[in-house]
Amino acid sequence: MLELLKKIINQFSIYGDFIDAVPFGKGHINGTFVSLWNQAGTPVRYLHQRINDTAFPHPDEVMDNIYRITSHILKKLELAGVADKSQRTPQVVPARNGALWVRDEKGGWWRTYLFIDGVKTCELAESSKEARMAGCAVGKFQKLLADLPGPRLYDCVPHFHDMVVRYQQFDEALEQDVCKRAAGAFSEIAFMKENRARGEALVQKLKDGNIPERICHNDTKMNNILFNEEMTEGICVTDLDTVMPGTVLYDVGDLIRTVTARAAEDETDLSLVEFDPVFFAAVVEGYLSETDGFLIDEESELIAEAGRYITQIMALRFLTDYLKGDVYYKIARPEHNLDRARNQIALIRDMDKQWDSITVILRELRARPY
Ligand code: GN1
Ligand code: MG
Repeated sequence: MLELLKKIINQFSIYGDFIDAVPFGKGHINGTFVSLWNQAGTPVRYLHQRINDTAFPHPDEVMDNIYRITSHILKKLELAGVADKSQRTPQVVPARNGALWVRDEKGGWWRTYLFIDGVKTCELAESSKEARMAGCAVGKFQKLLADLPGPRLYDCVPHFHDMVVRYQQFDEALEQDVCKRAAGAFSEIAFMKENRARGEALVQKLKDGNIPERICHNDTKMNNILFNEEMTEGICVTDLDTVMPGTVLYDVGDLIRTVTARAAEDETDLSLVEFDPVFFAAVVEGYLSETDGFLIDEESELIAEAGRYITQIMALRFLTDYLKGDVYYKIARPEHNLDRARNQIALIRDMDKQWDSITVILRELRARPY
């Protein structure tokens, strides 16, 4: 593996002496490695990823999107005189031939980024201060991209957060039941069916055009945010494959899903899976403090609903993948996807239980000046 990796890495515009490369990170989709180089006596690291071309059928379009948005962010940070701008966005390192990717012998697609040092990721928010920082980081990211010039970004995964389409995929997986797993997931399947109308209603509002299309990240879970080591600030948002046109509600929804949860997404002790209203208030307050200038009422009034929506779509996707035989998400154990679906369902149930107070908190936060 190392030999293959070295061969690929050597095709990127990196100078110095290669020392080593090791696997990195916890993503469910791409394979990630970090390499270490000796650049004239200075140790320097780079991040390399094999793009999952099942999840992203057009990696060239993904890279085109990423290059455009990161260049735009860099330019804005430079204009604003931000001294540490190279830490505040991923930056693509092109191949020696100028392309944004390298193809391997098997047709796989690889990319390289500068390795961002002095940052850390968190699986869960530990305090409302951290929750607020996460909200600010995503709000800032959206604000930086609100004026991206040029043509519309590629829809690199069409219908990514479209509940109607996700239910169609679920129906198909259930009907085929290729692994004969449906019987063992009876109550989860029942839950998804019972809640279909609710999930589809929100996406219909979006399709009706009441909500503006904006550039959003679409995968703003807590561990895709990079914080400084002192944990006083969210430095940037990473994992940019899914940045494409959509609604800001998807991003704030995924933030709520992952920041308010007091347990990991695959925790099997469901008594630990709880929605934290204090973290909810903090993450939304942080988010609104950055986005208040451009967000419209039709968007902000759906923020809480978006949290429930994205949690539902994750439960549905995990369950669908379980029924299909774990063809999409990386798993570490046979029932991993079922565990994830159960966990997300538990979180939705807790949100439902606390819905009245969630509504009050959101109303109060929207009425505040920022
Ligand atoms: C995947 O790539 P990663 O692990 O950040 C998935 C997201 C899900 C997430 C659930 C392209 O994100 O949609 O929210 O897992 N990304 C893709 O943890 O499907
Ligand atoms: Mg991702």
